[in-house]
Amino acid sequence: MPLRRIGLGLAASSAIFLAGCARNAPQDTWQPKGENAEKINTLQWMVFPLAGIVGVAVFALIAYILWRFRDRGQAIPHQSHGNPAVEITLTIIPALILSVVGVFTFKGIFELAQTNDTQMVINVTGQQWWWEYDYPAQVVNGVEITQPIITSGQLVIPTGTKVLLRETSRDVIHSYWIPALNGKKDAVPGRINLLRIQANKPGIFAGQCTEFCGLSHANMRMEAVALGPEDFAAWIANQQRNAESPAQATLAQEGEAVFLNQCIRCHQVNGLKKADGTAAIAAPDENVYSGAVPNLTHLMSRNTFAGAKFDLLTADCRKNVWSASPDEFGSAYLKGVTSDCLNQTNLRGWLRNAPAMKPMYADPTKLAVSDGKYRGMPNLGLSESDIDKLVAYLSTLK
Ligand code: HEC
Ligand SMILES: [Cu+2]
Repeated sequence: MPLRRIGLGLAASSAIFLAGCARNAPQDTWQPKGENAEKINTLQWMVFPLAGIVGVAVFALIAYILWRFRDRGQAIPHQSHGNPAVEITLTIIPALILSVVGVFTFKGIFELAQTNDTQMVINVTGQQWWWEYDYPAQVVNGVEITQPIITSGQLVIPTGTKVLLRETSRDVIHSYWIPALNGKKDAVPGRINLLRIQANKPGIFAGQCTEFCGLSHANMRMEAVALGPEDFAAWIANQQRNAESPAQATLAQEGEAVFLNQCIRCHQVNGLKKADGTAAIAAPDENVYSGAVPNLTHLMSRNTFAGAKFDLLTADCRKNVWSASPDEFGSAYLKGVTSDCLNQTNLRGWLRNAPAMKPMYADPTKLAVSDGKYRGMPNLGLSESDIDKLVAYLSTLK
C-alpha cells in the first residue's frame, strides 16, 4: 500500500484547507463586519458543522467498508435486495437534518431580503471592468446630498446605516460581493437587483466581481469604505464640490489643457471649463461600449483606481489606511492621496499605456467581431511631458 503517498496527499490537502483559515484574509466570510454578513455567518456556523459531521461519517464508513470487505478471494456473499427498515431510516434522518437546515435558511433568506427599513440608497453599476456608484439626492442621517454624487471603485458608506444597493450593469452580467458586509448579488443589464449592506465600524472592506465578465474579470475589484457619521458628512461635502481650475502658469494648468484635449471626450470632471469658458461635458457613449467611464472630479479622494485594482497610494501610505484602527481610520482615509503619498509608478504607467496594465479590448480593430467600440481605456500614445502635466493636474482633483 502506498501509505506514504496517501500521507503526502493528506498533508497537502490539509495545508490548502488551513491556508483558507488564515487570519486577516480580506475576503473572509467567517469574519463578518456588518449585520447581514453576521446573519450569513450564523447560518454557516450551523450548516458547516452539521454537513461536516455527516461528511466525515459517510467517508469513514466507506473507508471501513472498502477495507473490511475487500477482495481476499472469498466466495461471493448471499445476494439480497431491499431492506425496508434501513431504507426508511436512511430517508428519515437526512430529511430531518435538511428540514432543520431549511427552516433556518428560509428565515435567513427572508431577513436578508428585507429592504423596508432602508436608510440610504446607492445605485451600483457594473461595467467591463469597474464599478460606478451614484448617490441620488437624499438625506442620510441628517446630512443632505443635494447634488447626485458619481464615483467609482470605492463605495463609501456611513457606519451603522442600512444601505440599499440598487445594482445593474451596462454590458454583461457582473456580481457584487463584499464578503465582510453581505453575500453576493448579480448585476444584470436591464434589471435592478437589490442588496442591502451595513458596516458596524469604520474600515475598508475588499471584494471582487464574482461573475465571469470577460477578459479582465479578475481585475474587476471593489472596496467598501465605512466612515463614522462626522467623517461621512465631510466626505459628502467634499464630493459635492466642483473641481477648481489650477493656478495660472503652473504645470497643473498645462495639464488641464492636455486633459481638455485628450481626456474630456471620455472622462467628466465637474466644473471643468473649455478654453472659451463654457462647461466641458464628457460624452463617452460614442466610443465606449458601456457608455460610461469613471468620473475623475475627486480622483484623489479614492485611493485605488481602475476597478480598485491599482493603488493610488504608495505602499507605506496604503498601509497607514488599511491598518488604521477604527478610531483613526476616518481621518486616515479622508486625507486622500497627498502629493508625498501619490503612487507615481502606477498612475504614470496607466497614462502611458493603460491596456498594458490591465488587459482590455481598448482597440476595436483587435476585436474578433468589431463594433468599433472600446471596452476599457485605450493607449493614447501620450508624450512623457504630457504625462508630467497630467499627473500634476490629476493631483489637484481632491
Ligand atoms: C476612450 C475613452 C477614454 C479616454 C479618451 C480616456 N480614458 Fe481614462 N478611462 C477610460 C475607461 C473606460 C476607464 C476605466 C477602465 C477600467 O477601470 O478598467 C478609464 C480609467 C481611467 C482612470 C482610473 C479612474 C478610476 O477611478 O478608476 C484614470 C485616472 C484615467 N482613466 C485617466 C485618463 C486620462 C488622464 C485621460 C486623458 C489623457 C484618459 N483617461 C482618457 C476611458 C478613457
Ligand atoms: Cu465583472
